[in-house]
Amino acid sequence: TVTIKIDGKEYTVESGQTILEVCKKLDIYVPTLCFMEKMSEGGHCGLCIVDVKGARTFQRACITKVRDGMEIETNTPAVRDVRKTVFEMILADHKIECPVCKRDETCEIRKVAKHLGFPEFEVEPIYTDEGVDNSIISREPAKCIKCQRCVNTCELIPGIGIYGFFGKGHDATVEPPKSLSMSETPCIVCGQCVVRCPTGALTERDDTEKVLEALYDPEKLVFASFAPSVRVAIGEPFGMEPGEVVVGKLVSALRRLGFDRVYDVNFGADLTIVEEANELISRIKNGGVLPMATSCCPGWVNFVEKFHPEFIPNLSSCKSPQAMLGALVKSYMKEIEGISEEKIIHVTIMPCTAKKYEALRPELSGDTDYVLTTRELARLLKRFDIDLSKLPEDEADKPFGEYTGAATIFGVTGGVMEAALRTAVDWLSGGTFDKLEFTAVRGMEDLKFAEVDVNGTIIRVAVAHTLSAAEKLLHMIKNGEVEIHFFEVMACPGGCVGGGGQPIPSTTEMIKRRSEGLYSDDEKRVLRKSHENPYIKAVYEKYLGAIGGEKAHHILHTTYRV
Ligand code: HC1
Ligand code: SF4
Repeated sequence: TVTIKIDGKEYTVESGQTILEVCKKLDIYVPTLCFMEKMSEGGHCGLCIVDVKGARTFQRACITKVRDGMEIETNTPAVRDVRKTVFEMILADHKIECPVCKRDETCEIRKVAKHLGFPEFEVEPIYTDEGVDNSIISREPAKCIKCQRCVNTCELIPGIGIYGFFGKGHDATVEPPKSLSMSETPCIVCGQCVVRCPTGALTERDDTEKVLEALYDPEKLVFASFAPSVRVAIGEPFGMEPGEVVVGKLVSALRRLGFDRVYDVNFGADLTIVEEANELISRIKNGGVLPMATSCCPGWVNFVEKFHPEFIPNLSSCKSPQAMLGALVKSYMKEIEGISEEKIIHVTIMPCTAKKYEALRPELSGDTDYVLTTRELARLLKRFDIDLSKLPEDEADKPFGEYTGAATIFGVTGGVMEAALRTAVDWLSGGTFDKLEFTAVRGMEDLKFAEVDVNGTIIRVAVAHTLSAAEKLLHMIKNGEVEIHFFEVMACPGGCVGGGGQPIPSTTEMIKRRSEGLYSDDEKRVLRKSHENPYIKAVYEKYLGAIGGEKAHHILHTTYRV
């Protein structure tokens, strides 16, 4: 340890840390727009300068390590003056349209502006739409402050490296090479860069206007369905705690917006499990391609198609819960309720930017009409002054609004695997092996392995979150270092709870609390195995026929592209 003084107060802290890390732990505010914990040491924005006694110039807190006896001042008038000059230079290059910017109060520039006293600035605001890219991951170059967080994020989380730093000084840009639009790059649309961008330079394509248009169209019936991990995050923009399970209020909010029916993607998750567990058992028994891989995360599916097509035969043919629910709702309405497919607009609320891409896949055409991220729904509610936290509780519509505990944990890494095991093990053992909680596949380690002995039949599984972890796993499978039957991959850290469409900020701590929220939702459910959902049973009996049968295959399964 070392003993240091910050703003006149003495602290004993671990050695080897930077001043910025120490200040963060002590809750002493030092502004920065480029540092990212464990992912980027920073060094780009220049805002974190502090006064270190004895040093000839002000030091950047992000790259200066603490030393024994160091005396640091974080907020003197001289420090603030230099920060103001640095900040003025950042602002002079930044398109300012705060009242209509999607980042709203979560913009980190606004936080720094408040800290420094924004009204004192004299900046010539720039206003340009030059270079705007309306891909699903949208870019607005005039809002980019070249902090390079997206560069680090894309290299470390999906491990792809779409972004580069080009040019010098004032003319420098951070963008995909050759000024390609995002949709022309091999981006897998996970949106992790969006949740880390400090400004509104990277956002999701906004589909709220299209949804509003549908809601006001008297010819249409507009349905909404929300994903597992939306329920533990949508409360945050309304002052609720991360991890608080918000279902009843969310249903009310969607009804207030004018949705005609409100369903739950969790029903789709239960449906996915019965089809996927059935597929796994059939692949094991009939010598099908193993290991089978989950296919519900479109970031992962994109990654396989673009970078590892040799693993396409391993992907489960099951559509994702979003697509299964979408396809089932429309065909069920047509055949059972006599409502034509053209009349229905199905909107899903997802923690995910890649789901917007999934909805556009020709193989899944018509299943989902529009996808709104958790953030977009929060913005939409705020536009109508609907305070989610104050709404009464309501219930989702039947039959597609009912779910088991297995479905709700889909939203956290390891959850799809645990849900699948609950059903597969039950079926394989003829109901004699009543295991419910598979804790070996839980937790935030990026790569987990487990095996289950079902009365002598050993099932070996693996779980990866982030595509850089998936890349390691694929390598191990190819080299014969592991022999497994089944593996789950989710592209985002922690799974969908840490998705690219979730509220900002989305810190490791918040992801952990959202995960705990999903496990507590699971524990509270009376039914915790997907195949025990009475509405799933009824839908098969009344409409789909056999699990894995012809009709189920036609509606609920898909194909992939090389
Ligand atoms: Fe997910 Fe899924 S868990 S992929 O992250 O399989 O988006 O939450 O809805 O489809 O159910 C996302 C979450 C989500 C699907 C399910
Ligand atoms: Fe989307 Fe979830 Fe996959 Fe992230 S982990 S890309 S949020 S489906």
